[in-house]
Amino acid sequence: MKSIKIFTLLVALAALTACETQTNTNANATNAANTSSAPTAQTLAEVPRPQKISDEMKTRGEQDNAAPTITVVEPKNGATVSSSTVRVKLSLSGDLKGYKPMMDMETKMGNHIHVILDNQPYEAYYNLDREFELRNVADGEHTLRFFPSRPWHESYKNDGAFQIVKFTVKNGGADATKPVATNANQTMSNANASATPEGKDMASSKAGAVDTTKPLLTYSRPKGEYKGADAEAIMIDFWLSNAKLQGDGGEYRVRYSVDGGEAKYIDRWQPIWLTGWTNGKHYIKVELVDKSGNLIDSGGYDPTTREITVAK
Ligand SMILES: [Cu+2]
Repeated sequence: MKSIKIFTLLVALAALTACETQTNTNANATNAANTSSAPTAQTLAEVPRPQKISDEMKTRGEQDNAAPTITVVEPKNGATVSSSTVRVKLSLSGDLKGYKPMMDMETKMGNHIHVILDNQPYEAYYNLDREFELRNVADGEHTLRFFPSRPWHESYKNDGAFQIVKFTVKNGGADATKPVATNANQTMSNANASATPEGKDMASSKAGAVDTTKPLLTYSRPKGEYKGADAEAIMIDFWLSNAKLQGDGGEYRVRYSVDGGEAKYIDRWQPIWLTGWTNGKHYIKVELVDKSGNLIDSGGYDPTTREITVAK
């Protein structure tokens, strides 16, 4: 009888201990989730260009073999702007093969120009018949980078596609306390050219000490939020100036990592697609390095790390 009682007590104690352990584990997991946005483990794999995009390329005809070149009409390189609203005007020429930036109002997609202030995430500029404006740009020196892009955000990589200008905002009166604007503030273009420019409120930032004659990696994608089917294969894409990668006969490499994980290399200048993403926030770091893996100093713009959100 006594041994049964002791046995019962032992079982109860064991259950209690197990229960406590369980509770502790849960508590730790909850704490980890609360104090760190580190996503759960994921295994990413490089995959070929998604079929959906290959199909879209076929319907676009010759456009993807185009060689669009951008001319920056405003702001002029070296200009001083005495307003926190910086107006951008571009013209597009070159061998266009039907390439024209324009948003399809049904799908809200279309060819567009990536516009990058300093090293902020790019903004999309759809209708070149209207000006584009960057609002609330802080006083100081800035750079703007531009290159044409496809509806799925893959950049054109021909000579002359990329342009960079330096300019200075003086007494612009930007409100430094103003928070970063959301996408809701972005004025979308429509098919009709009008006096209303496309535009976006900008976060406060400064130019890097960029030497435009030196190797420069410009981060482009991924960016923002990836939902549903768009989150299956996520593209890494960038623009390279004054640098050739090893696989293209040059001396540089592009190194990237996701969520602080293992460093991987891209040795040819083309986009890659990765699958295996888990839901949540992820951090993508992309940088230009030499043969020995040393970071190329691109005036403070490399490495670039961007946060994205995946919601499958
Ligand atoms: Cu884009």
